[in-house]
Amino acid sequence: MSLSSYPLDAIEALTPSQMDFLKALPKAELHAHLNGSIPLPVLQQLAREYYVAPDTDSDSSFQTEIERLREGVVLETIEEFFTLFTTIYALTSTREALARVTDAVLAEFLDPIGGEEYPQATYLELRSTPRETIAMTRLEYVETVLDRVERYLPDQAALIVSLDRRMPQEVADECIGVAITLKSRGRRIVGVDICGHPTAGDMGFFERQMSAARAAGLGITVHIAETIDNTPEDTLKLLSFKPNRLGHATFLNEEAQAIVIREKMAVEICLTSNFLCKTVSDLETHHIQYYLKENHPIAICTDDTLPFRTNLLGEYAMLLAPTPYGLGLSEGEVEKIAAMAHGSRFQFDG
Ligand code: 6MZ
Repeated sequence: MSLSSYPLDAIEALTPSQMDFLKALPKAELHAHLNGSIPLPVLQQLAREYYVAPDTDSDSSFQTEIERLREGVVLETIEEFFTLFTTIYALTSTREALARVTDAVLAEFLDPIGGEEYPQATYLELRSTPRETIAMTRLEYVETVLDRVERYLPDQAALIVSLDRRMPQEVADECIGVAITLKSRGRRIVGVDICGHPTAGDMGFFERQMSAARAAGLGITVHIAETIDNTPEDTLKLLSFKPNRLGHATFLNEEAQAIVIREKMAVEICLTSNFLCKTVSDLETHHIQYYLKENHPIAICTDDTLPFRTNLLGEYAMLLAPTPYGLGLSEGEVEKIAAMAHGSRFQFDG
């Protein structure tokens, strides 16, 4: 995979011995969206195989969209990010295609690839939003993904079911119902998430689903305060669900920050994602600095390796590389951060 300039510059700034250290470091990936993490060649192959009636031009529009992904998306704002998924979703809407992309994502994270001795991650909590398509129900969607996840050991891979902020009540109920039912059958669902366009929807509506998930013993993580437009009410509502972990947590006000620190809610940090979505301008002003200063648990994550052209090694390289390419932390400090991510995993009791 060709990397974005941020992780690439950091990787290039590492000494060979620092590189060896990072590769061998056991890394837990806790924030990776399935449809945002598909390796580009796999998506390109799916686009080539996609049947299109000869009198439509959607085939060429797929290719144009995928070409954009290949070249690397340049986003003016985070708003533009969410439209990328129209094409990807069209290509992953059968059980067969979904199984294929899930296998590819799992392999990219968990198998040593290209003669490497170590995998990108020693543990992956993959997340995905159950989708109903012409070919499958939401239950079948989750079962298809789980079937692939469970080919790995429980201490290697697990699934988080995402709710989209735009979901109608009945769909959110159905998704949580699916997660709880499958968990009760011993399937490897360890948590639930709220994701999607950061300012869409009314988070008050998710209270019922979040308490049901908690009562069923599922971990809770929520995308929170990802953009400057997220209101304090939205943020406080999400915190009232008592999440164990938080995605991004970029624009917390003092009140919210105090809750996060007091309740020790681990923060999933996605550096390249924030830079490319232009919610944070550089490492110096990134909120990771605050959490490091507070010695607060964080997990370094990739978010969406496909559009952001990154990988877990690149994200960790930004901790270790000297400034201005990285934070210039010591190997001992980076080791401690990696251990925090492992310590923030959701439990699987199946
Ligand atoms: C919020 C995001 C996201 O679930 O179909 N998603 N939601 N913020 C982000 N940061 C940039 N990145 C991805 O994976 C794709 C879905 O994940 C959410 C979006 O809702 C996207 O449609 P799944 O596997």
